[in-house]
Amino acid sequence: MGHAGTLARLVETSLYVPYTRTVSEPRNVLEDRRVDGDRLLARLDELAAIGAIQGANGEPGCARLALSDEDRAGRDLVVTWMYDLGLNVRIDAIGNVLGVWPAADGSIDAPVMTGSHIDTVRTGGRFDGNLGVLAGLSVIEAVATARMATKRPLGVAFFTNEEGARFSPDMMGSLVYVGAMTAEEAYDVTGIDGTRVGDELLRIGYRGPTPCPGPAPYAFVELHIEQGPVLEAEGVRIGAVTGVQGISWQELTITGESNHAGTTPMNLRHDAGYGAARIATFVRALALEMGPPHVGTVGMLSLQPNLVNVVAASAVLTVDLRNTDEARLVESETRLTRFLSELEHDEGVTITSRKLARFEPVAFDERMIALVERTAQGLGNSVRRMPSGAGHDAQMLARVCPTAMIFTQSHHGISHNPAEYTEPADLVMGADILLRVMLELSEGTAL
Ligand code: HGY
Ligand code: MN
Ligand code: MN
Repeated sequence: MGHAGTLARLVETSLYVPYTRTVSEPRNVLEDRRVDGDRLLARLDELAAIGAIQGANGEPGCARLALSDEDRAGRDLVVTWMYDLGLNVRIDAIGNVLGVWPAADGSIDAPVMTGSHIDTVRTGGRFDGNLGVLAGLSVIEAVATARMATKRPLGVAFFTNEEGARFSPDMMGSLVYVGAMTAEEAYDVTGIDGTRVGDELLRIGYRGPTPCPGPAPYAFVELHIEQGPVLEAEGVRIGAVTGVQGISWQELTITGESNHAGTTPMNLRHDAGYGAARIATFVRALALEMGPPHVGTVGMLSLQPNLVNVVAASAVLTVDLRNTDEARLVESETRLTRFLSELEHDEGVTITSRKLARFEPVAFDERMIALVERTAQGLGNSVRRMPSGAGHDAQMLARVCPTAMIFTQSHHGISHNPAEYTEPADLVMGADILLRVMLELSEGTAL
């Protein structure tokens, strides 16, 4: 059990006394208002070494599926950094971890909060989620090192299972944090490997004592790589994110009839493999017909018995549909459902659907977007407003407090791939913008 696993046990037995830090000779200004960029980059490398994988061309990536041993090791490392910084660390019932730098008056309530996630997909990069968490740590470290006494507490969190790749839905931890799912409901979710969230959370020592839902922050701002091609293609350095598009995930099970691949005439087949292929091509054709920003993906597909000379008896596949417009997203779901019933009739198969995730599009707070925009410009960056194609914890926090996001460029727009890359200078610039946005929220009158 790692350090933090012990920490979680201490907290659970309430032997853990929250570390309240008084600031000696407090100052109310942070002269250089920059993070320690070298330390941020070093921590990104150190965290990336946990669950390290290599891409097709040797690119360094990360595989830290939620609640895996690698996730626990990553958690232990980040919690240790939080603890070393003297933050007040809380681990909640779904394993979200929040470290708070108390305000000048010692309070830790309603912090200006930042954060993201440290779980990754199986073919993850080094920056998705990790940047937001470690940049948040570097922001608080800059404040602590300067012995700055802030009017409001500053918090940095990592949320459990943002990716949803092992356990659906995605953004599970932040969904529970804002009270849109209970921890008990989350515990009963079974993953793609047959394990149960509640059991895995206990196994890694992160089923913490702090109850969910968590307290609403004063405001929430998340730094994240864009994971898309827009900023780089337009030569714009920073994205002021206006919101997150809607997400619809479902798992389809097609039941046909296994048969001999050589003797069964084509008109007598009930081929689940053919059905899966038809669905994948329908999802693509529908996305092309509907046009951007609509996207559709069949990311998981398994056939049974999966043998060269057997017509597939069954197929299990996932469909991921996304759109910034709720009505268009509903339209795509309706058209898919209609197609599935036609396919059942034509191929003589049965198709069942299980909802994995469904989130409507989210719009961020205009005041927060404007704050990100002018702060980034104030540091000499080109900025553009844009929606997020990917889901983020910020879309859940937006339900309980003023929220926005900061995007940095992704090279060639690649993500969920070890080839994911962002220039070090952009990573540090993103953290510097985050620092100033958080200080403005804490000390200023932005809201
Ligand atoms: O699926 C997503 O958009 C996110 O990476 N969880
Ligand atoms: Mn992410
Ligand atoms: Mn991701």
